[in-house]
Amino acid sequence: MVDDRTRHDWSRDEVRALFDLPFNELLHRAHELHRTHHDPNAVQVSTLLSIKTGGCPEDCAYCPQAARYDTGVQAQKLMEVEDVLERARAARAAGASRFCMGAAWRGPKDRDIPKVAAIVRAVKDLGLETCATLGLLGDGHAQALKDAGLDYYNHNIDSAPEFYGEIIHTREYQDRLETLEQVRDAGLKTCCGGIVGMGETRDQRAGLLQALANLPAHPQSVPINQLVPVPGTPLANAEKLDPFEFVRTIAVARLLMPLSIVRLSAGRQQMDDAVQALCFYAGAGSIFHGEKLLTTGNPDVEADRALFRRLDLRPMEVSGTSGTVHADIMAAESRTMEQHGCGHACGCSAVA
Ligand code: SAM
Ligand code: DTB
Ligand code: SF4
Repeated sequence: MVDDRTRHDWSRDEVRALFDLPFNELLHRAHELHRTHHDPNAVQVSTLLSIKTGGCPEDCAYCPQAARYDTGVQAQKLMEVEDVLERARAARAAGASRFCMGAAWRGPKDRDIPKVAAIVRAVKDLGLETCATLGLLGDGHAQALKDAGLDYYNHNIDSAPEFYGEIIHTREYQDRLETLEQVRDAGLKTCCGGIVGMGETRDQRAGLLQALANLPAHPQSVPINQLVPVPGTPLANAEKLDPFEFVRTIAVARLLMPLSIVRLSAGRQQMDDAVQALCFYAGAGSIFHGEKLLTTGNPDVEADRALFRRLDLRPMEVSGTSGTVHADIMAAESRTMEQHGCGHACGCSAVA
């Protein structure tokens, strides 16, 4: 059984060998490891908001917000603090414990930071965990966000290093690694993952997970996105990934980064409930909740409530609070939430 929490020296062959295991064997190993470190019935619930939409100068082939693709996304400037707060309150009321704010920038300008910091501070004051994804960070940005109360910074490496150049031409893989280093150095928690279903090979999916697991520290949060194909983007007609291959990706992520929370991220609207259930079994412990991701759709709130009920899942509370922020995604069942009792320094909701 793979049970080394801190390995950062995975070879491609080792990761590939996990992908190539018989499906049931892989799921069994992943689930066994999952439940030694995490509560298998608790799911962390995050809600996304695009605080600055569209008009992005980058050329990420998957992204509906790149200005150069005609996707019908309407560009909008950075939102006002009060408008973000209104959405954050609604997300909290709908059951989210973390509020993730995304901006369609290559990276923020120095002049953007004070306003983003004010937004972060206001959301944090609601008792929500905060996450931001703003692109490449400049000097001092990570520290300013940390000082404002930011908990997580999302910055995805998106694909295997050798596939990156086929998807994005306006920045280098190394640029992403440098921002991730600034995020860690500022003491922010890292949310870092990637996208599958972009036409990559299984070996390249292994390469994505290998790169994530071999970062100097495992990201606390690992979002695994299935490509949402958007008309107008170069990947609009990418061949759909076999759903079981997506489940394998979640399982291997779980095995490589045992203490991280793996998020079943974009793509749930295109996935049936049985596949999502397999993802939870394979080690996914987080979702985006709410009818929109950034610009594309997500399952509706009622559908997620029903899914949680059918699978006896319950939302995790904000770690480090006295439990005042309760997710009411399960309100219809009026179940009580259990306290986080893990004892690890991992922020997870593991069984003690
Ligand atoms: N501009 C910033 C950046 O690129 O880091 C932050 C926002 S960007 C939209 C955040 C992430 O969304 C990307 O790294 C990518 O992983 C994900 N994403 C964007 N479009 C997607 C799509 N069509 N399907 C799945 N994931 C997508
Ligand atoms: C992540 O890994 N996935 C989220 C979040 N981090 C920012 C974004 C998904 C975006 C899907 C396309 C859209 O809605 O625009
Ligand atoms: Fe811009 Fe981010 Fe979309 Fe790339 S993923 S085009 S950087 S918003």
